[in-house]
Amino acid sequence: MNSSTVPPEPMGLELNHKTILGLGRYQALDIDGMQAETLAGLLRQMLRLRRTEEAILHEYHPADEIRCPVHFCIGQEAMPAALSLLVEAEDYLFSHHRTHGYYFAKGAPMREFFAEIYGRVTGANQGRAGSMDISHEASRFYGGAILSGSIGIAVGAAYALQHRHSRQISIAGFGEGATEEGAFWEAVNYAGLRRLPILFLCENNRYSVYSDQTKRQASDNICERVATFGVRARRIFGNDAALTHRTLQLEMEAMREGGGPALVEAYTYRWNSHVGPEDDSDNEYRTVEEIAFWRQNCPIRLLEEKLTAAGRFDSVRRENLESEIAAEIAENFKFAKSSPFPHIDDWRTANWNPASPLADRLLETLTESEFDQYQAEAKLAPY
Ligand SMILES: Cc1ncc(C[n+]2csc(CCOP(=O)(O)OP(=O)(O)O)c2C)c(N)n1
Ligand SMILES: [Mg+2]
Repeated sequence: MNSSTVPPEPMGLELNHKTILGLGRYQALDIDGMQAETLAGLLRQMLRLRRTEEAILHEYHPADEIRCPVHFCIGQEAMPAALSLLVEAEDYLFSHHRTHGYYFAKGAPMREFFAEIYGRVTGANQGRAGSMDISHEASRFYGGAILSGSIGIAVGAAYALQHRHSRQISIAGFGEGATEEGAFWEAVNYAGLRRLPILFLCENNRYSVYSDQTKRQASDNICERVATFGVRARRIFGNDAALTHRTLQLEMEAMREGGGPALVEAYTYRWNSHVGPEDDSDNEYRTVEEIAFWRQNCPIRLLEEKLTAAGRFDSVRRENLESEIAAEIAENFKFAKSSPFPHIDDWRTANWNPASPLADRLLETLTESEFDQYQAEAKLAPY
């Protein structure tokens, strides 16, 4: 396959925001040939993420103990679930502000997640980052609220991996709104030029806050534009967890063998407000029909129904799964709420990264003119 072509959509339908609504109840979910372990894993990961989000949503108000802004990803569980089964511990994963799915996809601990959003010292970032900027270094997971900012960092990580001749890959997860930032196109250009091992995951949920993509961009064709940079690009119906898994598997395996960068654009939908547990639909930026379409195509329901019809899932397994997840969530809530808040004496130290003492020392001693001199004399490795 030529790296600059967009392969046909798996359903043979040209997917875009208009055609997708004509699908009605999605019928194309195909589990043939997929391992039982993969299918069970997809369902488990999606349900765990959904229940975790619902629990936070209910706890947010009126308790008001979670003080950071929270961007829920209810409705968008298929991509992180598929990713969680394919990503390796040594891969890097960089996420935008809607972090939760990606945090769990990388296998980062629920305990430190809850403690972080409650602002406690036992959190992944000692309670200082909250939901939008949560990172878990040991899991090689990094979140970031600056739209498209983490994509550039993901490209840097991919560059380092390429230099080390590693089979590991760098992954950047973001929404279609991030593709309106210049930094995104710089990242795509450099990734295509250097054939970096980076997977761009664009969860296209149509909206950037309240603004419709079709009113922000001349065309609903991110894949075509990205492909012109020499980055393989493929769009899928993102609520089909089986298809998402097959697509990511294909791309990630190719990338580990030196196949170069790729983008997967998954059409999906957030059920809640852009941010917070409130319902932001009172300004009518989304139609009732559109919301109904996506709710009837809930990624969990689509997979569960298929598995049940195939005799591979039943109500007993469902109940077991539900109670196991509920117990895990309850235990972690308890841990978070009973943890202490951080005690911060000095904001300078609090914001200083102790992981880079050499860089900090050099920065403290370096003057601007020395830096210019260094730049002028630097012998950069040839490409
Ligand atoms: C550089 C920058 N500009 C603006 C914002 C404010 N902002 C936060 S989220 C968001 C919308 C992002 O939409 P999208 O990328 O589609 O992701 P989604 O929220 O839909 O998941 C905006 C504009 C920001 N965080 N950073
Ligand atoms: Mg969006």
